[in-house]
Amino acid sequence: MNIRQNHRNLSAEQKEKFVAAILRLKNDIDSVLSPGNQSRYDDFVQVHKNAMTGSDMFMPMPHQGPLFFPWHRILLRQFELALQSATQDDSITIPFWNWDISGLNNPFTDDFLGGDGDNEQNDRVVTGPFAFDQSKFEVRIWDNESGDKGLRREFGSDPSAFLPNANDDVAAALKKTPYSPSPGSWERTCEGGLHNPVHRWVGGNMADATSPNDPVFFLHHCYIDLLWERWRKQHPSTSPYLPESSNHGLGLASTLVFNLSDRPAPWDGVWKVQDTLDIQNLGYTYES
Ligand SMILES: [Cu+2]
Repeated sequence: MNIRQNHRNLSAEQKEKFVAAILRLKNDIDSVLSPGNQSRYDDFVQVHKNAMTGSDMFMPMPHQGPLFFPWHRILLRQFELALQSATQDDSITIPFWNWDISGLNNPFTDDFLGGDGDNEQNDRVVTGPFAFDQSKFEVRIWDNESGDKGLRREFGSDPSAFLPNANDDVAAALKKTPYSPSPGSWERTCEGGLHNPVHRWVGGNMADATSPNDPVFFLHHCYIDLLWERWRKQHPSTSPYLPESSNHGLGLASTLVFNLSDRPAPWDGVWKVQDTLDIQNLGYTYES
């Protein structure tokens, strides 16, 4: 059983291993979707882009609706398994970031994810292992045909962006029921009111459909995944997912989609929405 931790509780060695696994996936493991043209890391960027935009866009949409949590849960678990197989180290797990940047909560440090972009260099990240001049983290997939090969961030420059506060924003969202689909539901509140502003706050690549270009995407979504789990436990008599049935690919028995039917699948395995409700069945849990 893999245990996911708050990144602030990782040892220096665990942080180093996580970063090294990302760099391996980025540089040494070939793509399944487009071998020779991109890396295995880039496949995860591609799948997320195809879920939102572009000529390979598939349906149903896993954003702005109930599939948001189950779909990203599988994407993250597949990324975690890819990190493990790239390094032959099945102790590596995705840590989470609780959107706090004070003290040890800050993941944007030189020994971990690197810092903000430099606005004199097109907002390229210039510190840490993913900095452009380290030449170890080339961006290869953009929302449009081409873009900057450097990882980009623009902390807080979008005036509509913010980092949700654990005591107020997160606690208030966790009280919301039902799961979906009304404007005040859990899914709508979490995705629109907590998740989106963080993407925009980090800015740069994180503000795009190709947001997994920034490794912080996975720490951000890991926290979202943990919150879904917390919400479920906090509301034991509420349905953990809605709609229970639907003919639009949204119900509990619907199969999650990660590619157009005539394009290669990014990974082996098939999951229905209902298969994602038990994280231990998927092979992981969260530190208590
Ligand atoms: Cu997403």
